[in-house]
Amino acid sequence: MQKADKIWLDGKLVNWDEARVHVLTHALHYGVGVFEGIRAYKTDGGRTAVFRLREHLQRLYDSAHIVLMEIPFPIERLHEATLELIRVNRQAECYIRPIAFFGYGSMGVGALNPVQVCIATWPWGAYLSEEGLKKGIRAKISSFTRMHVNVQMVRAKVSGQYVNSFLANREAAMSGYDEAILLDTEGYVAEGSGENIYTVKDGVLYTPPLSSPVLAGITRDSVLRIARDLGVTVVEQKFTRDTMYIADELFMTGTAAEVTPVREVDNRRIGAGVPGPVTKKIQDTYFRAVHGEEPRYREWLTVL
Ligand code: PPE
Repeated sequence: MQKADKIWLDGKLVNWDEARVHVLTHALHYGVGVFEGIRAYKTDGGRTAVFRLREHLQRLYDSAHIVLMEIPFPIERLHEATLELIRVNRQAECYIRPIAFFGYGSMGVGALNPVQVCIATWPWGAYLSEEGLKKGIRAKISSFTRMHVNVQMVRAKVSGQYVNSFLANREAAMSGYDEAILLDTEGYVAEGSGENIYTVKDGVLYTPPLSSPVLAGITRDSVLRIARDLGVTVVEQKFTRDTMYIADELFMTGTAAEVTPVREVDNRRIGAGVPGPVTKKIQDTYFRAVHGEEPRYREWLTVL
């Protein structure tokens, strides 16, 4: 990865190579860390803007609350620190990764060690490839099931929960696909390893409801708002895997993945096998919004 100058660690800006933790850090062993993925984009006036920073930081604090972790800084402090870090690193566009985790102290699953907080930024291009963004990706239903709502905390973005995503993503990649789609414990479609998922049929947009074991994606929230504003009917309901096979369009969203069309699932072509009109319109509006080119969505941007 491309290094930046500084990383914000426990209240201080430290050099990239010096942002270290002890090998007996609790989170490394037991996975109790909460994190976010945020993007900053260059806007038309040349200034950099962070997309939905408040909502991402709120989700970070909500995730911490869910796992009984107290972040030792007020939310405003992390808000300022994020903006300061982007300025110091002189990055016009970057991906931002805040993480809070139980640090070093005692060992044992239930140890309540001091909480460490870090924010890093780095340039991150298209998550599922430039070509994927333009032409669509090939996905495969995973042999791994998405977590049950009482096995993991689905409203929280917790490090340890990404073992499930890692296994699904690696399995898909090793089988020659771009991304995995995970089903829930009942067999309904849940989400990708790091993305929410949508189908379009007869002009109506469908996505699993938040009662499914899916992350309450901030891109999901943005895309549903954009779709409604474009006059597209949005239905949040569970659907089966074969609903995807016969959909007109299919796409995935996430901060990293942005709006990525899916052109094939389980070796079945979706619609015409190219990104469809609803997907393209939503993708285009999303990219315009993050770059500050849509006045009605200006409120989503924190301009530096
Ligand atoms: N589901 C999962 C499981 C998920 O990890 C993400 C984000 C989403 C949905 C979409 O959420 P949102 O970004 O708020 O729209 N995945 C992050 C991590 C990716 C990574 O590889 O790291 C991201 O997109 O930043």
